[in-house]
Amino acid sequence: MAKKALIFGIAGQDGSYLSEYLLSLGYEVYGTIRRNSTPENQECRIGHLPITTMYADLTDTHSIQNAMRQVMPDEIYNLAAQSHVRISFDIPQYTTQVNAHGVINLLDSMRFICPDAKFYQASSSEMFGSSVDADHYQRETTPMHPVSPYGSAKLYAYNVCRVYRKSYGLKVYNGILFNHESPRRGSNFVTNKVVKGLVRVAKGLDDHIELGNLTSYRDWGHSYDYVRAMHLIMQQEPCDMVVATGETRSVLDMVYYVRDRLGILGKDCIRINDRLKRPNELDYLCGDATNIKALGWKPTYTFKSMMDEMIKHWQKVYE
Ligand code: NAP
Ligand code: F7E
Repeated sequence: MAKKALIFGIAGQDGSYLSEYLLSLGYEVYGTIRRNSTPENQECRIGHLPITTMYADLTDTHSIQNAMRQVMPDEIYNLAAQSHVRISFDIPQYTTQVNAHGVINLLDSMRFICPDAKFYQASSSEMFGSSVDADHYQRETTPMHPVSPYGSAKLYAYNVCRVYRKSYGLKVYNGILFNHESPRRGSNFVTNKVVKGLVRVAKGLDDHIELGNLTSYRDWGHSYDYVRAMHLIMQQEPCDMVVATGETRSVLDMVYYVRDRLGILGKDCIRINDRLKRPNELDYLCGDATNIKALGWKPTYTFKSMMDEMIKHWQKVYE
């Protein structure tokens, strides 16, 4: 019999790639959407897929329980979150309600409705915050000192997942994923903002883009590769595992790569807007993915092939 997966946050970037991947493995795929999901994104990301969607919100326990009862899943993936770090400084309480308390709502619902299911929590490298090991990597054992409301809420959820695993024997997994992007990335995250914005500049539709802090470093992978890692993690014994490429670059280097690919060298197309800077910045991320690589996972995209795919996508949109 086909396995059943229930994805909270199915209409997001990762939800769409994970749905496609699980369908390709023969799963029945179910997922939750929200009344106020932007129709544009819902359709472009998951509208083409043979999946079943239902309305639920992590702040509404009854809706979570209805979804679980309706599906009785083998695997639950919690990808739902207020996922924007800078915005978490503007709406810290809401971010905490969804990203932290929402996970308790999920775990407690699962405990009583489908305690034998496996549960994946979308944990984040943002939990490391200002902390890095002496060899300049973050790994499963690196202490976590978040620097944003988003990172703090994700760390709460990460810890509560471990508590429920130990206390109640639930099969709970934390994937600690570093930044991952794609053409389906929300266009207020920096990679897609830069690609979309500079493609518009190259086409003569705008003359510049505005950015915040360009000096931070990020370890950027592709969402397609990272959802394959999520599924692989769920086939192990309950654990916490880092997923990363092990390569890091500055935001400025990423901007230069896109600008050079588009051949708009020399134009004054990047302006700094201090309003786009964060009250507190996470300066450096670079993940050590030794453990997931030992399970056979490896990325199919490089930084360049990923950025090139995003560039192609936006060029097509504006052709
Ligand atoms: P995304 O595109 O922003 O997707 C998040 C999804 O969560 C959206 O479908 C959103 O629904 C849904 N959502 C938001 N608030 C909700 C609520 N209160 N109740 C139910 N659903 C809600 O994010 P993503 O890039 O796919 O990331 C997936 C998960 O991984 C998130 O938890 C994120 O925090 C985490 N993560 C992401 C990265 C990364 O680099 N992408 C790295 C580490 C961890 P709407 O469509 O209605 O807004
Ligand atoms: O910022 C800088 C910004 O918003 C990356 C989420 O998926 O990954 C993501 O969080 C860097 C930061 O991603 C702009 O200050 C400069 O240093 O693309 P981002 P993020 O904050 O790293 C983690 C792992 C997650 O878990 C999150 O869900 O780029 N930056 N100028 C800018 N960033 C944005 N968004 N917009 C700018 O104009």
